Amino acid sequence: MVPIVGRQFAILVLWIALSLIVIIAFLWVLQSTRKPREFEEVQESGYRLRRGWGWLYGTLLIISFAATAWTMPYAWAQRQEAKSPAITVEVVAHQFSFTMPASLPARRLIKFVVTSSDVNHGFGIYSPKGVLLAQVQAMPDYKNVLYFTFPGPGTYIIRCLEYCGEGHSVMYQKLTVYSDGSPAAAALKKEA
Ligand SMILES: [Cu+2]
Repeated sequence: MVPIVGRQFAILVLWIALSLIVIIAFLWVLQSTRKPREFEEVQESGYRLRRGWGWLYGTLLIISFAATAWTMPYAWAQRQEAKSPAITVEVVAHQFSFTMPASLPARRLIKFVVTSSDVNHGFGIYSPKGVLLAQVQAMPDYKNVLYFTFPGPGTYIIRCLEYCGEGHSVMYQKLTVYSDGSPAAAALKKEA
């Protein structure tokens, strides 16, 4: 398997390549529309092109849906919860902090119930190495559920992923994840 940092680099390269293609396409359009042409001249080929794109994107959409629909995590989460009940953790996002426990156990299924007390926020879980592992929206008057299992102990970071005001860039906090056998984990199990 490709290491996560290597994968992120590959995504960056892909993103730059796609951006270059878009920039070249825009420059080409800019260049090719310098001389005006009558509508009737381009009407037929334009409609043909549009039909072609329509079929292409429609087909790609159906193929990608069919190929990825089974990876939807809902059934997975239900099976996990049936095996061992998840620890429910309430998270409330505010301008500009999160109200949530300061520590949680590793290798236990956790059900984050996420909401907001003011505006829309994001709730992003970052690994100790700074890699985004999971995220969900934090919305006022609405509860979003995120199932997540911390792979191991360490200091994880919770970050807001949606611009929410002037303090957004400092809206992050540490989350201590301990191995499941520690006394704190036992106390949390009793509460759950
Ligand atoms: Cu924010």
